[in-house]
Amino acid sequence: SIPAEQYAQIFKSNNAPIEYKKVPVPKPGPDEVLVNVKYTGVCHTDLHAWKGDWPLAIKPNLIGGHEGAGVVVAVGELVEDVKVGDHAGIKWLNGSCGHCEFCMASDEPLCEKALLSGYTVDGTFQQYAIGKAAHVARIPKGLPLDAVAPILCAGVTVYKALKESQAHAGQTVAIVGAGGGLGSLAVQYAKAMGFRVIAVDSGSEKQDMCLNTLGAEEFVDFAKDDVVAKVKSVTGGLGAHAVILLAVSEKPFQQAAEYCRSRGSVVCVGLPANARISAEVFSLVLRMVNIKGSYVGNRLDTQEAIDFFARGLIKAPFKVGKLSELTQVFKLMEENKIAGRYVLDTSK
Ligand code: 8ID
Ligand code: ZN
Repeated sequence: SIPAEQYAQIFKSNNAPIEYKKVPVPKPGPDEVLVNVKYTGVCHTDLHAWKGDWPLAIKPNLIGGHEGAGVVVAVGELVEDVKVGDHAGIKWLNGSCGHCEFCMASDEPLCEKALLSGYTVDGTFQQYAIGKAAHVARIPKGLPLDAVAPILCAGVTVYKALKESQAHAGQTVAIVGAGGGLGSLAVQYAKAMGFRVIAVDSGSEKQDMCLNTLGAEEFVDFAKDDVVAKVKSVTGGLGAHAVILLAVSEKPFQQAAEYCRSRGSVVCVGLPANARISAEVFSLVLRMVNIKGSYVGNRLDTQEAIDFFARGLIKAPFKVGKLSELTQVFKLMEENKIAGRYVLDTSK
């Protein structure tokens, strides 16, 4: 039975205190499902949303979160292919219009009417969350809901970015921000896709995780090393075939083209506040370097990313906390102290 009230983490507006309190359980509309979120990941996007880092307004009185894995407890009258009892995931793209040129081309993240979980609509920092049936991720039963939660944003996003890089098996990919939530999954997806990995981040805990747990071949410490020189030196002087930028800081965006190999790609994914990227035109042209953005993934990317996980190829470490501890997790994230991802148990 579905309770009338539940616990949520909610804030009035940017930077207002985040309150852990009881709110009504929402009711799904005709094309929506209600998911009893068991675990929710905490993405740096959630912190950007709270701080107001981006030129895109949030919903007032927002419940953040967009990596929610749980069990479907109610479905709207028009929903046919999702049933009560199914395991499902609420991801960043909560819904899209379905009929614009981007939706028609399966580029639904580019839909101008997209609904964003934990940003323009309430997300997964609550025990019961709403998703459009067309967009909730189908999670096979038997997969652990804590470990699969980060796949719903971080996993999909890095898998898509690696595809967008057009790197081939055997080539070398530099993952910048490799010790964070997206980064730790990126190292594993890159390995599973046949790439060789250079991890760029900082500190001994992240270094140890990248080299000994995740399987990167090299670690470059941005606080100690000359990143451009070191990436070049470990790639025979030519640079990495692709650079995946996941860091929450502008400097690595400004540097990446310098250690990207000729004909290679720099893929921008991280979204530091007010950041810009510039590169020397002469070098870009003569070396045919491609600089591009990559934004989450579509529904098929989502199912493929979950499939990699289901096949046992993705085992990034994560820490389990309580929903009631969200503010503390944000503080650790702000200080770049989290190696990997935090996942919150919504029952605590
Ligand atoms: O679709 C998208 N494009 C998308 C999807 C999901 C998330 C984009 N994002 C964005 C987030 O909004 C955020 O801006 O990706 C960024 C990374 O999210 P995250 O992985 O959830 O953040 P994190 O766990 O805090 O990891 C960030 C890592 O970057 C490192 C930090 O040490 C941390 O491990 N880092 C920093 I800050 N500066 C660095 C530098 N100069 C750096 N790593 C290398 N070089
Ligand atoms: Zn995210």
